[in-house]
Amino acid sequence: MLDRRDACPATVQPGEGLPSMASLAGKLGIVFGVANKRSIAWAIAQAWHQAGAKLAFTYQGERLKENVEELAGTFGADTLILPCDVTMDDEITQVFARVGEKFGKLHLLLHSVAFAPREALEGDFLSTSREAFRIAHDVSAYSLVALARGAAPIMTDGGSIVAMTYYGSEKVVPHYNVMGVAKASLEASTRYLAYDLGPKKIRVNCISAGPVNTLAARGISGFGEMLKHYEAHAPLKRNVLPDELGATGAFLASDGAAAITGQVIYVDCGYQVMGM
Ligand code: NAD
Ligand code: 0WE
Repeated sequence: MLDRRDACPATVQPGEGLPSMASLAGKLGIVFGVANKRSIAWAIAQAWHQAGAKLAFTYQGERLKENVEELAGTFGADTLILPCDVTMDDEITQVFARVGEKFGKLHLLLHSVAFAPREALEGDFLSTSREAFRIAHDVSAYSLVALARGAAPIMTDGGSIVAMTYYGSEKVVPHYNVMGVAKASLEASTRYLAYDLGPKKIRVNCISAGPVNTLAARGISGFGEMLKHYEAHAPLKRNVLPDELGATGAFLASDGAAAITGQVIYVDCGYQVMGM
């Protein structure tokens, strides 16, 4: 007879997860885009860790080093934490060299990085400067190509690459401006990378998240109204929770998603299906 306690253990150890949760036991991953505890990257990293993955982290610059050390350090004192500005080819090369030395291989990569100069997210899209357009695309879209190329040689058992996107890539969201155009490029890059890396069993997918109150969202004027708009209009009548992005990230990383590649998965309480 199966005891109820066996079916539903009271303490969940890393790697065990919940009965419904896919296992990432034995998988090695790297996370780009943790700035603080509110970062979407941190929510997905926690889900990956809880599912049993061993993770390395990168941070953008000295300014964020301490934050990432404090968060990632909770996964063990030996957690690999490396600097990486994704616009710097030599830093990307260094990261994958160090990960190769420490892990020997890699299965998972999270891209949760975006930036456009503030002024480009304030006025109209028509005013976007050549430099703001270049920076937004370099940081937010090209970086996925560069990171995938760095990771592929050590993803020798196949792998799962997950990138974060937003609905402003396909419909006009006032003030999202050049970020919307960069996210369209990120999503198209995901499809072309899925084609190139498919033969190596490396999958590449995007999660399109509804608005979440993070550092990147804060300070964007009207963000509070945007959260209320989603609450009123999304089929589920609420906003997405960071844990729910974590759960989707864990699914896409898992063997349960083995036949899913090149896709954009909407984790937005259904907002994307609405026509009015
Ligand atoms: P966040 O500020 O916590 O994360 C953004 C990260 O990008 C930071 O860690 C920052 O250091 C990093 N970054 C920026 N420029 C970089 C560079 N040159 N090199 C390396 N790292 C750099 O905010 P977030 O909301 O968690 O954003 C993560 C991802 O989720 C982004 O791709 C964002 O577009 C996407 N997203 C956010 C929302 C939202 O509403 N917050 C919704 C959908 C998608
Ligand atoms: O991708 C994003 C935001 C990314 C972002 C945020 C900033 C703020 C600070 C990129 N670059 C910068 N540059 C800065 O100087 N989101 C999906 C969140 C977001 O941002 C918006 C949104 C939403 C949603 C901007 C305007 C309208 C809606």
